[in-house]
Amino acid sequence: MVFQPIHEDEQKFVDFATILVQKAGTLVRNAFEQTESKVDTKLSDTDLVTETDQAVEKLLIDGLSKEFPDHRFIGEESVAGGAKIEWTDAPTWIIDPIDGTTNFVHRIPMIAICVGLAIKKQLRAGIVYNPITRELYSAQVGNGAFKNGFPIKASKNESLKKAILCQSLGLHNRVYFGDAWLDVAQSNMRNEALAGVRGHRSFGSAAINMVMVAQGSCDGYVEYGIHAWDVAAPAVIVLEAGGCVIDPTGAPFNVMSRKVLAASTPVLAKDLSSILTHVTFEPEAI
Ligand code: LIP
Repeated sequence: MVFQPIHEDEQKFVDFATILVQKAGTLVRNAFEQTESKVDTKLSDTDLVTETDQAVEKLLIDGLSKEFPDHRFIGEESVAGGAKIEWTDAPTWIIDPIDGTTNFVHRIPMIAICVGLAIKKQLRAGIVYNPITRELYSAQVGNGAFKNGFPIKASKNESLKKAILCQSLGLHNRVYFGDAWLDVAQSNMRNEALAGVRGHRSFGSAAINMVMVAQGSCDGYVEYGIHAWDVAAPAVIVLEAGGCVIDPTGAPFNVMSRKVLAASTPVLAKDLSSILTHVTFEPEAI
C-alpha cells in the first residue's frame, strides 16, 4: 500500500505528536522512579488511575490542541472525568496516557503511552511508546511500522500450534458480566491450549500485547472489554507491520466496539476466532 495522506498536514500532525509523546515519556519515567504512586480506582478495584495518567493526558491534549485548535480528542482520563466521546470526521487523537496503569502502579516496566490519529473516522497513525524501555513504536497507513526507526514485521505464522498468544483472564470484565466472565475466559484459554498453542503471555497492556504481535514476537492477541484508547494506536502498527486486526467474531475491526483480535496472519486470526466464546458490548461511539 502506498502512503497516501487523506489530509495534507498528516505528516506534520504525526511529527509534532511524536515529539510530545517523548516529552511525556520523561514525565512518566520520573514518576516510575518514585517509590510509589497515589492510586485511585474508577469502575472497579482493578481499574486504576494515577495523577501521572492525568498529567500525561493533560500534557498531550494541551500541546496538540494548542498546535492544532480544530482537532478533537478522545482521552481515557477525560472520558473517565465525564467528557463525551465525540467520534466525527475531524482529525481526532485517541489517547491512553499510560496503557498498563496497573503495571505502572506496581512498577512493572511494561507500560505504554498511546496516541492514535483518526481522520474521517479512519485510523491513520499510531504511536506507542514504552518510556521505561525507551521503545518507540510508530506507523502511518501506507508507510510501514517501525520500532525506534527500524522496520518491524509480524510473523508469518498461520498455525495455532506454533503460536504464542497474548491473553489474560481480563478480570476487568467481572464488573460487566460478574463471575460468569471467568467461565468464558477460562474456556477460551482452555480451548486455545487444547488447540496446541505454544503458550500464553500477557504483558498487562493491550498496546504492548499488540506491538509484540507487530514485531513478530507473539502471534496473536484477543481481548474483550478494552477501549478505543487501548487499541487505536497499536492497531495501525500491527496492520502496517503486515499483521491482521479484526473483531474477535471475525467481523471487520471497529475501534469503538470494545473488543479486538490481532494476529500475524488472516489464517491464524480466523482459526483463533473460531475457537472462542464471544461477548458483546455497547459500542463506545457510532
Ligand atoms: C489496560 C489494558 C489491558 C486491560 C486492562 C486495562 P489501562 O488499560 O491495556 O489490556 O486488560 O484491564 O484496561 O487501564 O491500564 O490503560
